[in-house]
Amino acid sequence: MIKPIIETKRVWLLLLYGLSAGLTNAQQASKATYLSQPLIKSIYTADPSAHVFNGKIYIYPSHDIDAGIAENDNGDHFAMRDYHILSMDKIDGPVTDHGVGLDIKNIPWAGRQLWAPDAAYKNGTYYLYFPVKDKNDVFRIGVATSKNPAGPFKAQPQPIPGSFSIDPAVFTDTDGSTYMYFGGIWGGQLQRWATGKYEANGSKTDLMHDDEPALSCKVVKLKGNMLEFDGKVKDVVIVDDVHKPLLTKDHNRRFFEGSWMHKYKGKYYFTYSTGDTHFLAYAVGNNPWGPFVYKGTFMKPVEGWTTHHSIVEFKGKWYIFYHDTQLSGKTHLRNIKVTELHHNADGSIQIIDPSGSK
Ligand code: FUB
Repeated sequence: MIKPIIETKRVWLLLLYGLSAGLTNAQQASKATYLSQPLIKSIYTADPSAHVFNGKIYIYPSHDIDAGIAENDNGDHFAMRDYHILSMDKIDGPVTDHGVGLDIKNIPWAGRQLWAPDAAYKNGTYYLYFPVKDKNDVFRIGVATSKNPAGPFKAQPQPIPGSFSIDPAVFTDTDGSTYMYFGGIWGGQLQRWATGKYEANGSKTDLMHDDEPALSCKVVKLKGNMLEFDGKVKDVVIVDDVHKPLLTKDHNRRFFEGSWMHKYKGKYYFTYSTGDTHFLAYAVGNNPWGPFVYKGTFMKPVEGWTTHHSIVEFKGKWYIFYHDTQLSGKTHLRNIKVTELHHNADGSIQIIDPSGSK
């Protein structure tokens, strides 16, 4: 993702609100209300990918730090250098920080910026998937392994062949097949791969063709070894209710970054962030490849620019893990949270307001 220096609509709305109410930033922050509280306060965390392993919840978040890098349109200020793995025996229970599970210095091919990871389990091994820029400043996706869900993880010597962009989300279907969803536009570089090879001087945002189909998230099957792609990377096509692909100009609905997949009552729920419009949205399909029919927003914007989530079932209830900037008030110093998520009888997802308003 990136945070544009002048992010028109939202910034102006916030400014107008602040001016009309006569409030300083600090006064506005103190008036904020929250649906949930940060899960951990000792470090900044974001992009929480939650999984249930051995009856416990393990969370694989980004570890936000202040690297002293000024905010820019490329997201350079998100300069994370390691991952801490967290666990909880129960929702609302204490959170254990298992310490550094993977450090950038132990990823031989990495350059900078360890962004949103995910994890999976197969045949006695845990796999940590992570996006990081290589030494040419191109995002690739790597994988690291461990016998323990809390790590430490050992990185493979090279990125996954054929991988690119950011935000891997790994989903194992009920038949045991595993898929990776990945990609993010703007700072996530997805638009630079539109021709199949990386265009270093490509667009900074999207493809700039407003009336054409939006760039798609990607999906690929993983081989049984969980270390390689099995076959071609395909587009995750999101269509509207008359089965037309969403367009580039449709910023309220099109995919931006931060995808996730969960299966509920035989349907495949593709969920994602709309980025510059700050929604979490969902689209439903009949198989892991799609197409997915856009159904709506299920979380209103959080405090902060980015919004990124995961959805997990634990002891018969569904939960969404997400982040905001409650602790710091700063875009790049985020904190993870959790709240319950409800599916309605018709399969729709109840909308969540992270400010707690009904
Ligand atoms: O944490 C860095 C980036 O911000 C993630 O990769 C995006 O999903 C956004 O949350």
